[in-house]
Amino acid sequence: MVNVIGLGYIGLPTALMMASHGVEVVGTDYNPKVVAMLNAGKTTFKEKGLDELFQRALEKGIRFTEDYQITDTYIVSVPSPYDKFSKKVDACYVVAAVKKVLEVCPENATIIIESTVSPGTIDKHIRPEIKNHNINLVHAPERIIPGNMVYELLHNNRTIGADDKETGDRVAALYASFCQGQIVVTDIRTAEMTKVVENTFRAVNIAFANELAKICRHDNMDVYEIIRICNMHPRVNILQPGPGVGGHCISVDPWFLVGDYPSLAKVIDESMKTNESMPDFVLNRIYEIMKENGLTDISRVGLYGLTYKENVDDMRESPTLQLLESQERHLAPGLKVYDPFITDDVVKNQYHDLDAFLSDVDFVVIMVKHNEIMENMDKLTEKTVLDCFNICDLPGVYHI
Ligand code: SAJ
Repeated sequence: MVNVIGLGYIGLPTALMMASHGVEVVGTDYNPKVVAMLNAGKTTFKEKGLDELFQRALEKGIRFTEDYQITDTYIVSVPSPYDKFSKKVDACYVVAAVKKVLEVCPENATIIIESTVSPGTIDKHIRPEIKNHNINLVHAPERIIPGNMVYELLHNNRTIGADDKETGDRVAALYASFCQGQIVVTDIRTAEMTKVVENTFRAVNIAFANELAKICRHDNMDVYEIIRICNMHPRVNILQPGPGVGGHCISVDPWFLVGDYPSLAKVIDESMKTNESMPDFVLNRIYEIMKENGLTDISRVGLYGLTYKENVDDMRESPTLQLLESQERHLAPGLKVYDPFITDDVVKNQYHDLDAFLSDVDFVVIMVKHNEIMENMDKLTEKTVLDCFNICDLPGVYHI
């Protein structure tokens, strides 16, 4: 039996996927609300294909509890945030989960850490905890992208880091119960590093696109046309600029390398700063465009989208939240906000209906390219529009 510890964005789909492929799985979470909701037959967040996967896992007998189970295999998928000052990984949740596992697990159990950690974290923080136990440690960093998690769980290649080949192969066989991609077995430190490097690669490449957007804005060039043409070169593949980088991965993991190697990780450091500067850049664009159009009332400006990217309900580190924070700091409150995926009231001046939102604003800033706005572009014809993604082809639209 596999006991999955932490039933969040990674743990829940992983537990459901394994269970639906015939592995006996118990999911454990210390949050009683999460466990109660799952036991009531409801998933805790929205994700394409998750509800169907949940039903299949229930049919195969998956269970959810607050208790750690006595078994031979544990998967730890708890948060691994970073310390905003030191920029280093904060492994406290991972360590706490491992300690709780050690209270119940038998000798020779396998503990698989899926949470993203910086290279050396397992040696530094987890090995001291297990030194008096006979435990097989494994790092199997998750790789799935919110918005397409179920598909990617099935099809992405996986990395398994282990201390010995036998453990690595055994865990690879467990993941092969559902994973159709290649499963590479390596050592733990390499697995730690690959995961952080993958997200850093994307962060640096997004920063490059964002920097190009700033250069092009400075001299009134069309960054989208330039990227489109450059990408026709056989060895160029530039990503897209945007209003900032959110989520709990690309905006966090590269900082681990900056925190651990401050004198070496220069490109990474600058890239992260560039990405973090984008919400302020958008705010400045808002002021510029207001001035150009003789608009003086910031409360007639509306931000469309609160989540960190399209068609998910995850707001962690979202560019809109970053922009609102910055706006508060500039003592210019009043922006209106709407997101179809956020049903709770989480910020000031928030709307829960697209038409009501649009009727109260003259200037719309597209901060997230949810399908909803793509399908309702005609409702923006009378508005001033700042489109942060180049998705709106109405005349007179502004870009970042
Ligand atoms: N973004 C841009 N321009 C782009 C692409 C993305 O501005 O061209 C922005 C998005 O709008 C968003 C942020 O970057 O705010 C991150 O979104 P994302 O879709 O690039 O990635 P995440 O954070 O949802 O998921 C990433 C993935 N990592 C990589 O693609 C290398 C995923 O595979 C990881 O599993 C996940 O991080 C994780 O959990 O680590």
